[in-house]
Amino acid sequence: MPSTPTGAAVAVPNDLAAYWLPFTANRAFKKAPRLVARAKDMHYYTPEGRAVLDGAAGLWCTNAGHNRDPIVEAIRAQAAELDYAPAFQFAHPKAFELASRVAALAPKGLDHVFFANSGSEAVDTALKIALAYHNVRGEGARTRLIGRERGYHGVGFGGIAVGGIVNNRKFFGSLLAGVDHLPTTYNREQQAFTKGEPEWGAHLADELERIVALHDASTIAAVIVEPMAGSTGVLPTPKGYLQRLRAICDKHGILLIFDEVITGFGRLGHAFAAERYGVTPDLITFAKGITSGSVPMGGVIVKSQIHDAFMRGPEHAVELFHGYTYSAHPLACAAGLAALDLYRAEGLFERARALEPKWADAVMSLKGLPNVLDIRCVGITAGIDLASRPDAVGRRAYDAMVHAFERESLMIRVTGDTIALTPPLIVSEAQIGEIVEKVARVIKAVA
Ligand code: PXG
Repeated sequence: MPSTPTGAAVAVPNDLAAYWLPFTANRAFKKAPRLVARAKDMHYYTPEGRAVLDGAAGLWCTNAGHNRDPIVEAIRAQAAELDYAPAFQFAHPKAFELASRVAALAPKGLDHVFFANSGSEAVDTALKIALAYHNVRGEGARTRLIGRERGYHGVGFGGIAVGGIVNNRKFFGSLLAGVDHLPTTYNREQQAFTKGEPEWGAHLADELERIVALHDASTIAAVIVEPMAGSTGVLPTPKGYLQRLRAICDKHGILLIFDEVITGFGRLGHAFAAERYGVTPDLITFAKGITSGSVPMGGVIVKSQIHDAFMRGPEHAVELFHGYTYSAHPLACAAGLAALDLYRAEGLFERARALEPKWADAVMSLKGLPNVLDIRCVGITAGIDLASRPDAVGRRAYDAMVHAFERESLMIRVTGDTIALTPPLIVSEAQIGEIVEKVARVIKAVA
């Protein structure tokens, strides 16, 4: 860092030092930064103006594509009209409108929406609602939360406690007490190169019975799972698994939470994966696609019977001691309404459903390339496992991401040695071909 004549350090504009990037190899990044400066539809543009095809919908969020005019206009208009309204004890009209629209998209019976600002906040909100629900009903002993190995539920303390990704947990102390985990549903021997939901693995839901037998149902508040585990590298749940989990939860009075932060808003060809699987959870968490990634927002959709359990006691008294300064922020609500309008006007959820078989065929064509150990896909997502370089777990996929961006002008997401593909739902068939061709060259380049 340069210094003034008096010796005091000054930050220069565009100095890379101050910004500590999240979930990033900071030192490597700052030696060779990957910057994007603008975006439109299916592309990012670097500061130099190079177009980069977005194979990841940002971070699984820009489902309607980038900088879509109606969303941009809605944000602009909202900023000019109402910048902020207090979230506690006051509200603004668009908060009600968006809650109603989201509830209308959710399975029957999930009629109330609590807003947060991210997936992590949505998850912690859902876990707290589950605990408090049992508490207000006089079942305060139900405090245990059950997650799943390889699950990702954001980075709050609740989310990492129920999450099952080792590196996200092991540095951060004792987390929440009283958490247990279902086994992952992934088994390469049984499932490799399956399109969609694997046939094998529904029986793994029965592990919940084992956990119930160990702790007793009277101590368990909720089970939280992703209908498709995204962050860990796209693990679709086996056929029948979620139905079985639902039945066991019902039997024991345990709430079932679907974390739909990735699977919501069209990613699996429906408004929510709950619809795809015909399974109604008690709570759904959402974020990302609600605003097509344009303004931070998350939330929880809640069954009426859970919501109603809180609506008692003196009417002037707060019913749930939880919320955020920016719950239902006006800009997020405006962006959310515009995004939902766009999804409907362009039929993007149905479009994703219709494209799924072509997408699956295209990504499966990568089978047989060097180091490709497995490919999984469901909806408009794909996970491609690459063999790790000896003694350097994560290096091959990291090299693939860098090569894709620098040499193929393609943005992909990687986790461990897995490539994840999740383009915006406006992706054309030609662009699917382009993504797959580029990924094929990348895989060969890092062989
Ligand atoms: N739940 C699920 C299922 C998620 O996928 C979160 C919660 C947390 O959301 P926030 O908004 O707090 O980040 C997520 C987020 C990736 C990747 O490439 C995945 C997420 C975020 C960033 C990258 O795997 N998922």
